Amino acid sequence: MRIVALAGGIGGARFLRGLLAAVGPQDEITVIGNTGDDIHLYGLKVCPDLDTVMYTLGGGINEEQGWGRTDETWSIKAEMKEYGVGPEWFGLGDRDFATHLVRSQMLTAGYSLSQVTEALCVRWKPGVRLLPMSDDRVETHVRITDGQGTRAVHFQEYWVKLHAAVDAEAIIPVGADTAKPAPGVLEAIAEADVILLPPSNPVVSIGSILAVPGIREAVAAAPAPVVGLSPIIGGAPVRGMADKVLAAVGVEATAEAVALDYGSRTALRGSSNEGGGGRRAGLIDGWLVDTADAAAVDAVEAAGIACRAVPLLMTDVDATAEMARAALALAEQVRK
Ligand code: FO1
Repeated sequence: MRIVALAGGIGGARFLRGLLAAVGPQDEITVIGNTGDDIHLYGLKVCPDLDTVMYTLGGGINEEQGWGRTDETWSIKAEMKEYGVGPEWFGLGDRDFATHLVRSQMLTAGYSLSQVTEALCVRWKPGVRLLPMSDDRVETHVRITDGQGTRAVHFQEYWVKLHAAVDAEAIIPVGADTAKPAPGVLEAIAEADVILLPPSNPVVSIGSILAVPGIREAVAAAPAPVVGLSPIIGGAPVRGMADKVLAAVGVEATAEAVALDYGSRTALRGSSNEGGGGRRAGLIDGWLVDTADAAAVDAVEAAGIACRAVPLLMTDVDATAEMARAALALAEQVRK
């Protein structure tokens, strides 16, 4: 079976680890990774979500943090501080730095981000084909108003430095409008047997991937069933601060509202599926909510999305594999 998953960072990576445990060796998984979180620091290109997927599946992740390398040391950061060079709020460890050095060196030599990602994966062997959503630069910015007035800050500044403590007024995927899907992305979606939307942030992770022209349309038109897993349990994000960015796009932080925002493909079938209106163009056939949100099942189904309530806490690999099996089972149920 050919499985395509659109993935952000920590939540996406942990889900993929469960998915890999749930499938067999004959199954092929292609991951389309978010690069909207990418940031350029010290002349280096840092791709947090691609790296989080790569390290998590390759056994090199710092499990407690969910990002960065295991057994990390921080000499470079300390040396940069001595030079008064920041940002201090973003932690790049020594081992992690090596990844950004190799990536940046290869990009400077003329390789594309997809080629570089493939090369980095030769070391990490993540067990999936990891594709960046685009080889073009896309950077998610967040519009905020604080003591310094109204301004747009880089997503990492909003997330890591400001801890999403200020309301997000708008999410702007800078560069997305002219970005092209990376080689292989549209083909993988068109040829998939199943498409999964892991419990990643629907706005800044999955949303940034879908903002690359052609990707949303390809998912909406794919012959394969599309099944998503709610990143919201009991009205709050499982981790992170997804509620803050959901508010910026006018979506309530509930499992039901996120499903309706992705929208039903079935309900729109027969219509053009482009006239669904921006973020509401139909994308999913099936949706998993946590058992705590079982009361949302009827409303999601009424919107034309098959919905099941199953445990969605990724407490360990076995529990996560069970979630992946439930998503694949729902995909079979909704397969046309
Ligand atoms: N998250 C933090 O909360 N603090 C950090 O200092 C930090 C550094 C960092 C460095 C490399 C990397 O790959 C990820 C890093 N993250 C850090 C995680 C990252 O900010 C976000 O969780 C993702 O971009 C959201 O998916």
